[in-house]
Amino acid sequence: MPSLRSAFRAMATAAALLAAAGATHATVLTFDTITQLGFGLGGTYGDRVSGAGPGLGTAGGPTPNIVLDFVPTGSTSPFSVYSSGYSGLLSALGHTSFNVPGYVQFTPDAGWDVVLTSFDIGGWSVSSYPNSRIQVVDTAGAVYFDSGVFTFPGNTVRSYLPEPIRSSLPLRLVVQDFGDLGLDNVQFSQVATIPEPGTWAMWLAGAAVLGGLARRRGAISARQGPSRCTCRSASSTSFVSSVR
Ligand SMILES: [Ca+2]
Repeated sequence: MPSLRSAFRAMATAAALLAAAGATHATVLTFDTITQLGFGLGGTYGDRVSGAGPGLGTAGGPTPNIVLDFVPTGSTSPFSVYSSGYSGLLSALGHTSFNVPGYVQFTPDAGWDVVLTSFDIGGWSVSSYPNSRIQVVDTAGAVYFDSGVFTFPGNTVRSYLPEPIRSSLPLRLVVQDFGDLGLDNVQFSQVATIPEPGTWAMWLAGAAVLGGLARRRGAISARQGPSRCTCRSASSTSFVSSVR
């Protein structure tokens, strides 16, 4: 039977693992020094970020279990980064053509969730764009955020999202009109996937076993009582007496 101490140690380890599962990290895409992305350009920008680097901030820690893809779906040309022009954003991801649908995909490794926290969108120059739409979806088709079709006001930068979006499946930040709009300051993080209900059941079962161990030990102590050492002493004395 496991000792009470080892059982407690196992419980403490389980609690520490569960606490670690809630720890977060954060990476910010600033696109500084990046020129083009998509169709193989830009290499591994944003992939498995282990520390701050060109175009990347990691104020909240790295994201080594997230891989990014930059996909212009409405053009055969890649995304381009513009140092200015998107209403005050510096180095924002846009396109050489207007009205180009596309997305940035965030794919977490197995055992991890991606959390998309925030991003900025700016309009090109002072024009307003009546066909704008910004969405966050997963690859199974679930829609987590949808601005609906709206007119993006001229000379404006807007910050999204109203609340962080977390997913085990790859998330896509979709903009229907890259070129008209530029994307910047994309902040995302990774969090260990929440343990399945079966894991919690095992943890609770462990707690129940501990409780049983504690009760059993208490009952044994009560039966033996405080005179245990006295008994041994008495029997030892009687043995010596009989030999004599
Ligand atoms: Ca930037």
